[in-house]
Amino acid sequence: MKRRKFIKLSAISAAGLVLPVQMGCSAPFVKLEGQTEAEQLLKPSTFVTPNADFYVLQIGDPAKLDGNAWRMAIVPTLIEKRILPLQLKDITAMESVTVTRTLKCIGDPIGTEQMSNAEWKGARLRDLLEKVGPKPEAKVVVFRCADGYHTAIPLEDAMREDTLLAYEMNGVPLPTEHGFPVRLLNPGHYGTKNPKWIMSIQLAEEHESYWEKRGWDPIANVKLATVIGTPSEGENITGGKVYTVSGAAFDAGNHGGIKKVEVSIDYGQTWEEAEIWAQDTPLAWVLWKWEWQVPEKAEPVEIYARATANSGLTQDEIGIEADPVGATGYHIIDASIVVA
Ligand SMILES: Nc1nc2c(c(=O)[nH]1)N[C@H]1C(S)=C(S)[C@@H](COP(=O)(O)O)O[C@H]1N2
Ligand SMILES: [Mo]
Repeated sequence: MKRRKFIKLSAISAAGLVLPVQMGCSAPFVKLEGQTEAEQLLKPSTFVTPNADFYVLQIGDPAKLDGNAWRMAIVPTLIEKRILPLQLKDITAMESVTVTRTLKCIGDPIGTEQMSNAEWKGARLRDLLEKVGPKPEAKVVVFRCADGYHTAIPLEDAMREDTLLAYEMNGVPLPTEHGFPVRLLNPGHYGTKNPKWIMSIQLAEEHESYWEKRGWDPIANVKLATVIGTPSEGENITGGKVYTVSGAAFDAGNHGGIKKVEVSIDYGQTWEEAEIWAQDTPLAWVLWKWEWQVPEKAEPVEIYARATANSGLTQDEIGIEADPVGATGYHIIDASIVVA
């Protein structure tokens, strides 16, 4: 029943995605207003990830754009009505919505850090598409970005009321690394389908996107997943005391949201239900914790965590690697109980 080798191997195979800037795993915990001392010891320790700690990932360097000079073109193909390129103020003048959304990378091996949660403000993509009127032949919406990245999403996903052109993140204009001035937030889908630094939008019959050309899943639906934040890999846990195991779980709403999270410290023979201490809609992660009365016996220990979604789906121990559709399987932490 020991951890299966391939779960560790998946960390290597997912290197297909370039990781120029890693989220600071060692970033200091940020004390937020109203947060208790005990919550500061959890990981994630805050429901909303501060912008400075939000993971950053793209194919090259972040594009540095001038918000005044920036224009976003609506390419005049398969639309009924042409419109002039949009300025940032045209988008911020549209009806806005503010939502909490989690982003997760498709190349994220189980249990790594490429998942974060923020409060975003933006306009509905649908409102813009309705202005130009997609022709019946249009099947996908293509986004081309200032860094050369490009990706497409099905028109029906683009017309969802929660698909947003976001321009604010946690109350400030999008930071450069996160797509200033405008990025897409595409619910239910991995980061690949949330393009940053959008320069043009085009309706098309089909499109092969940047990562699809390199073998990654064109659909990119987020899979049910749980990550353990505490303890960390290799941590020494003091025997005879209470230790709080904590982490996050997410399904992006694809299975109805998270119903429960369970932890096992006996290789999955028995499971204890964790407490969900922070949540919003299924489009945001849930944060969970479980108080473990650690036995007073020095020995190695493996901590497993799994989630069950409202659809009834429970994560499997036997997972799949991240490449090409996003990883599944339990997150397992190897730690040691130490006795003074
Ligand atoms: N323009 C552009 N947008 C992009 C990418 C990129 O390389 N270029 N990478 C995507 C991927 S793979 C991920 S996981 C998310 C990460 O978003 P973040 O850096 O805001 O966390 O951006 C997506 N949007
Ligand atoms: Mo990603």
